[in-house]
Amino acid sequence: MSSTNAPAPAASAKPLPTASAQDFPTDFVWGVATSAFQIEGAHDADGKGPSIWDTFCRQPGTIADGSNGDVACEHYARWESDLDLIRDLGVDAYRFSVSWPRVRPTGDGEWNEAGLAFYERLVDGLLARGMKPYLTLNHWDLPQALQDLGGWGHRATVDRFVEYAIGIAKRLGHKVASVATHNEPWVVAQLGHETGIFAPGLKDRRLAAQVSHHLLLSHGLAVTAMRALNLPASLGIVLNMAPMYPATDSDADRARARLEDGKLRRWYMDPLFKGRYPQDVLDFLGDDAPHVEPGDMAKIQVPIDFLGINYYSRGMVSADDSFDPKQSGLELTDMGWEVYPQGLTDLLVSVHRDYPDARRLYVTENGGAFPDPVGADGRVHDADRTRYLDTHIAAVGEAIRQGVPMAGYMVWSLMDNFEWASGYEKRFGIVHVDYVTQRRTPKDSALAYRDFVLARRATRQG
Ligand code: IFM
Repeated sequence: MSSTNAPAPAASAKPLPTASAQDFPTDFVWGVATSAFQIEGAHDADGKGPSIWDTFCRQPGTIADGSNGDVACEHYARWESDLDLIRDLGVDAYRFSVSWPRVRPTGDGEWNEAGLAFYERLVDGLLARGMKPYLTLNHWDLPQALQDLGGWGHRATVDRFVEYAIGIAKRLGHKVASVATHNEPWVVAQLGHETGIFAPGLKDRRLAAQVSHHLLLSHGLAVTAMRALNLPASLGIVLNMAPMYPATDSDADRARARLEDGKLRRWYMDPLFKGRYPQDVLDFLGDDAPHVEPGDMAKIQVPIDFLGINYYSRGMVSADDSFDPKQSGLELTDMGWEVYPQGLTDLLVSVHRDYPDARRLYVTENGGAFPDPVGADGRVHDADRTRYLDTHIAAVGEAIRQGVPMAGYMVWSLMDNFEWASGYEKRFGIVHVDYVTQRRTPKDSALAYRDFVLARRATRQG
């Protein structure tokens, strides 16, 4: 373990009490997750090009605390001690993303060997520590140079992404356990191009729909191209989902909940597993529906090895938008999201019911932002986050009992980091980061998760 930023001594913590009673398959993968832009910093080091998030953060008013990803958690420099930290959590896997502009600065043309070498060191470092690397290609940080040419709204970006996928797969695909094409394409399309609260900050519903189609198409083409390389890595995609419940039993609320489910989940899942867009959402989009070229849908519907699901909270839907989470009586996280573990079971069960071809499911992100400070004893007693993880892992166990083919669970996030438009104000980490000293301090939730994972491993070996 490194000297200056070593995690606090591994104090004992109660393992997650509810979850530990659950029955997980012996090969179930326990992990922690991060993404490049949120932790790496080193925004212009060693030949890295700017991403759309570097640009977006520099526009006044886009980020709550006026911050950016220039320094973040300095993971680009501290990757070795961070890997020690992950190893000491006892997890099987680390889910991370590659920064596209770090490895191919303009998204086209020359590759950046220094960037590629960084990820190769990271992957080798994980393997040397006995952990499986779970790589994501696109966790939102598109090279700015591609945005200047039209970004995800421009069909040529699909070809650039396929080149990027092939380049990374050739370099790392024989070492990593899995490659996910995109993380949460809904966020890129919706928040980046319709509401404009995320990079690139555009507000155009028609463009957003086209972006979603290009993301899906690039996924399918990248999987096909990577599959042709005959690599051992499993290939898939990661989607954000929330079960949508009608706020009342009224027809109007039920219809609206169905539509919201269509916009968030079926819009992505139907093309991936059924080769078509859902008709109700196409009707809703009307003239803003994407332009789809002949053959596109078949290219999207290629078999994948796994589906990653990111879950944080439920959706409660009323036709008049009157539902207020603050009045639900449920605990809220620092993001204002309801804590609702039952929603995770409901979601996983319904995905398995509606898409039986999704045969290997992971919860690739789950966690909560809570404002727990470092206490006088130098520790972070985040009972709220510990309880959140416990109850949500138990919810995954319940889904398994109901027959859902779950393969793994990853906590979001390994450490506090740049939470996009919220800047550094929201802390999702199970490891606390002091942004002045960059000291990492495992919170009580990290210790509980570690003890839980180690207990599972002992059962596995016993
Ligand atoms: O921090 C994000 C992550 O990048 C993608 N999924 C949701 C997380 C919490 O908002």
